[in-house]
Amino acid sequence: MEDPLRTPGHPDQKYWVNRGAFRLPMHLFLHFVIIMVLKGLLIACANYLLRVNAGECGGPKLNPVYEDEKSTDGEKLQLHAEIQRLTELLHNITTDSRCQLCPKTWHRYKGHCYFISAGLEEDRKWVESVEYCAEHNASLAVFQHEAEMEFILSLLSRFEEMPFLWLGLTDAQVEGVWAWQDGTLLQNHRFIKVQWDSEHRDCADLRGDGSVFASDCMSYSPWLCKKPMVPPEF
Ligand SMILES: [Ca+2]
Repeated sequence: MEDPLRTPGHPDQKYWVNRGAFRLPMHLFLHFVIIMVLKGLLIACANYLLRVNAGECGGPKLNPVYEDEKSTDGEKLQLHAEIQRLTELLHNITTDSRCQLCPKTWHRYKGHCYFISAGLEEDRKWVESVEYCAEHNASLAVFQHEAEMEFILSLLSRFEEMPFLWLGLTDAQVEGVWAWQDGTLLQNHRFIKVQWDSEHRDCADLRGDGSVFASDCMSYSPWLCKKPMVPPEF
C-alpha cells in the first residue's frame, strides 16, 4: 500500500519533513531546530564569558578584578586603622611624661641627658652646681669622648653669648691633678687640656670655643649636668 504522505500533492504532506529516510512531523522538526539554535547560543555565551573571565578579548578579568578591588579596599581599611592606632599611640607617647627619655629642657645625646642651666637657672658656685645635678639624679658633666663635647659645643653655639659651664672636673684633691667626678683622671682624655691652672683655681669650666679653663670654685657660673637616659616605666 502506498504511503499517502509520500504521495506528491497529498494535503497532509506539508506538515511533514522528508529528507530521504529521515521523516519527521513539521512541529517536532521546528522544535529540534529551535533547541539546537538555543544550545548553540548558550555554548557561545558560555565560551565568551570564559574568555572574558580569562582576560582575553581585551576585557577585564571579572572575578579577579572584583576580588582584587575587594582585597585592596580591605587592605586600605586595615592600613587606615593601623595609621590611626599608631598616631594615637605616638600622641600618647609624646604627651605622656612617663615616655620622655629626658626631662623637659634637657638635651638627649647617645643615651644621656644634658642640662645647660644658662637662661634657666641662676648662676651657682661649683659645689652648688654639683648639688643641683644631684637633686636631679645627675652629676656635673663628665665627658667620655670628644664627640660628646662637640655636641655640647653645638648647643652652646645657639646662645647669643657663650656661657661658661661648670664641668665635673676638679683638682681640689691634688693640685695639678685634674680628675672627673667619676674618679677618671683627665690625663686619660687627650682632647681636653685645662688652662690657667693655679692653686686657687680648682674647678674647670667649658668655654664656647672648646677650651677648658681652671676657675675659682667660689665663682658663679652656669653649669652642665649629665645623666643616663631612663627607659619609660609603665
Ligand atoms: Ca688648681
